[in-house]
Amino acid sequence: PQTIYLSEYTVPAYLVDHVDLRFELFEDGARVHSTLTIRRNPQGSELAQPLVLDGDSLTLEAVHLNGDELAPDAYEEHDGQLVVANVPEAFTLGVVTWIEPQNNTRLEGLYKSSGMFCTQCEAEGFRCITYYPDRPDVMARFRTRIEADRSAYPVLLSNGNPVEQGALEDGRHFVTWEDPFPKPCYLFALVAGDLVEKRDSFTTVSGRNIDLRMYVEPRNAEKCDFAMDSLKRAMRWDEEVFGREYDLDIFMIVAVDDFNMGAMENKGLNIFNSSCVLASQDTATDAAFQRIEAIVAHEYFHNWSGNRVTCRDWFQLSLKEGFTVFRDARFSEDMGSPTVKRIEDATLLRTAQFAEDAGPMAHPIRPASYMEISNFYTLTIYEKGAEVVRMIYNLLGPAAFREGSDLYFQRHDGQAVTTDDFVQAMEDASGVDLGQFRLWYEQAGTPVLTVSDDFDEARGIYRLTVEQAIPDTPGQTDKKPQHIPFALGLLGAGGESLPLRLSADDEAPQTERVLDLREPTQSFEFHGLSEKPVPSLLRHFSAPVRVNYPWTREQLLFLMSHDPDGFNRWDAGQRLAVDVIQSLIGQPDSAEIEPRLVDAYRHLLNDTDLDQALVAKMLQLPSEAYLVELSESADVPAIHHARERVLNHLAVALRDDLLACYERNQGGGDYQLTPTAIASRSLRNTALAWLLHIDDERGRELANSQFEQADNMTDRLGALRALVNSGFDEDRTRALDAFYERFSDDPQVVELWFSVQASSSKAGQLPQIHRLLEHPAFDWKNPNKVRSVVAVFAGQNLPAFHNPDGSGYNFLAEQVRRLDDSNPQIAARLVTPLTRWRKFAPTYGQQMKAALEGIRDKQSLSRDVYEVVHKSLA
Ligand code: BAL
Ligand code: ZN
Repeated sequence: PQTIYLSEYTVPAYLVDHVDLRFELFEDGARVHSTLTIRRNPQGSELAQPLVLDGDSLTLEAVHLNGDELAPDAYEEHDGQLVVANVPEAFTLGVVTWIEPQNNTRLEGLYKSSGMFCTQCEAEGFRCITYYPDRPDVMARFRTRIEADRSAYPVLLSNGNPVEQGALEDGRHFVTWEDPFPKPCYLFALVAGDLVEKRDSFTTVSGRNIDLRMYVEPRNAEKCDFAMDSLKRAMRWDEEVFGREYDLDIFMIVAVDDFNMGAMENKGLNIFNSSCVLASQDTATDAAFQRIEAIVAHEYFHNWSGNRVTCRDWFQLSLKEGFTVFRDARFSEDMGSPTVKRIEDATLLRTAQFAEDAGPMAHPIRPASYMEISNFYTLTIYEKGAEVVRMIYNLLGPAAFREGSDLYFQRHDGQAVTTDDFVQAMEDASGVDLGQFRLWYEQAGTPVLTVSDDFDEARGIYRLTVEQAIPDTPGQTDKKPQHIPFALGLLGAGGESLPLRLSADDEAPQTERVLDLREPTQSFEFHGLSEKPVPSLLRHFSAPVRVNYPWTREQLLFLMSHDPDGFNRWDAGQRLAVDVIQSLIGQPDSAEIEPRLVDAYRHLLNDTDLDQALVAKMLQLPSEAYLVELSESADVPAIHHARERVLNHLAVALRDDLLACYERNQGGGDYQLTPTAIASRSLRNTALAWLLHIDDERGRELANSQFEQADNMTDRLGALRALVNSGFDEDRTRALDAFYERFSDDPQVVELWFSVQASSSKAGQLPQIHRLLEHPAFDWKNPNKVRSVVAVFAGQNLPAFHNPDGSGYNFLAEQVRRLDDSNPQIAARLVTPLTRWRKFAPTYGQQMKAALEGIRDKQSLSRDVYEVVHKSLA
């Protein structure tokens, strides 16, 4: 496959002003009539250029130029392109194609899911529908007529507003939609199905009434309310915080079961993976509710950050994704607990994005090249991209950032632009120099800050020295130092926040500062101190970097109970737990476990004054995946064993405190989705999980009764998970059977049922995984099912996946080969755990590498999998 380079970007030779589409939908295929109004790009080459359109898996039936059918020798169709050599300055091009949505297993372009037609066009799916200049900088107005059988497909949807509808012969009907906003074709959408409609409305800040609609299969009619309410909250929030008002008269959300992504922001017609939009108390966990609220908001926010202002090319993907993730994160912070949201985001980043940034697929948030753009919908583009926008927000401050955002939207409305245009708007509005900061867009790799300190007692000066180093990544060495906002505070022996005087005559010192790191090494002096303080570094995770500082366990315990920054309190607890677990890896079971850890967790468990949501987070031990990420040469069974030892030790020592915590958080009363109620459920389910981890009989009783009596999915699943991960084999089997029987007709809950087993080192050994794959509810064509078994096994069940005999790796390789032909996007995602082979001890790493080679040697590998495998082996 070819590599595409950012440096080779050229403007499109032709622009499309208008697209007129007519879809004839049938059971055995679809005919797509497209009429494009095209003109030569005045900014393009002066020389006459052929017209080149992209296409994939299309049967071309006819081509018309200005209404006249072209003879076959007037155009060429090859290598995924339709080339028309002699075209005038301005013309219409008619193209008729035949496609087979019912056989489309890649789920790109137009396909069928549970009997309905739907689309996914980002990034390059539109070319699977018709020939078109499939690139985001070609923006056109679309008019779409859909024709289908009325009884099978009563609902026919596309972007924009409905302008015409009517009956046709043979029981068919049509609806025509018109989208007044020019858009790239990746934002095109079409849905046709037998769906129920849920309606609501929203009055915008300027008094316009927006018709809100959700379309779902009839069995899901009762699972829409939460998403609809989330949508309204997001619309109001975007007006208030970003000054963004909705623009069309109608906004639609559709839920589909078979979907490669989580959701898609098509103009006016968002299409969602069912699992990211449908929810009810009985079927969705608290985490699912929060995810749904965030994703509904994310897709809605794209209407401005993505649709009104879009990307010039796919190298700029983080322009819309990083910015929109930042926007949805701030929304979630405002809807719930900001500290907990920050902890969740930092956990994901530090566990998975840091791993990506240190692996063979590492890329800057604005990559310089790719083979298959689908492989670049990554944690780096999304989550690190959001962190980069957050750093700009912190450097500019809220008011100037808002001015920058306003300027960006006003300056570029209706345009396809670059990340540099975004940074420029921020710079122009604020006057803040972001010159060096731009390196965050160019350089891959996670910066490492090594911090050292000393205290000059005689002068009362505390000196902090910070060295920054950015590791080499594929194709990039000798990186330049980046501009890093480094937030910190200093604590005195009594836990008080000390004034931060950067000079002796600082009259109004703050107790928290953001230092600008710009050099390879920088020192900062804090004056007027009477004792050596304890530093609280990188508060609220002010930059996506690693921090090394030789904290003692004493200091970590101190920060855990005194740091006024909730994020760093949590972080101190994590660092302490990591240190304790790491010190036990490879040690005999007789090795002593840090006794102060028990005291610290006992204190936490009984601390009812601290924000209980934070307590719930602090009680989670660092995951095995995070411990792997922190390792030089990971030995998963040894990591697993050390972590289990600590967990068992804590659970045994704290048994009575856990029971008391459980009782205290018993709940009662109506189910509520408030931060307090969510924290309470989280605490009781953590307590339950720990008790079952040590096969406690009282815990077993509590788990069984909670499982049976729960009035919500968080508690039912919490009890199920605890039982599944216990040694109580009979209870596990009974609960799993009962759960399946109760929810077997609900695909989203069945996915939970699969993933609870696939992630369990007790219930998810390879033979059991094979049985899950043979289960009647498993479906290779449904990405959620594949993820809930195969991806969960490889990504979350580390001891089973890293079985020393290599069977886990071979299993994964086999599933990748199997899926590669039918759904290459999902197949390429599944490869991820194997790409990290260099991170593991050689006995594991070599077997992982061999599994990758086994994938590489498959005949006719997709471009998606080819890129990931070849880069991983390079
Ligand atoms: N644009 C792809 C789905 C999302 O990020 O919203
Ligand atoms: Zn997005």
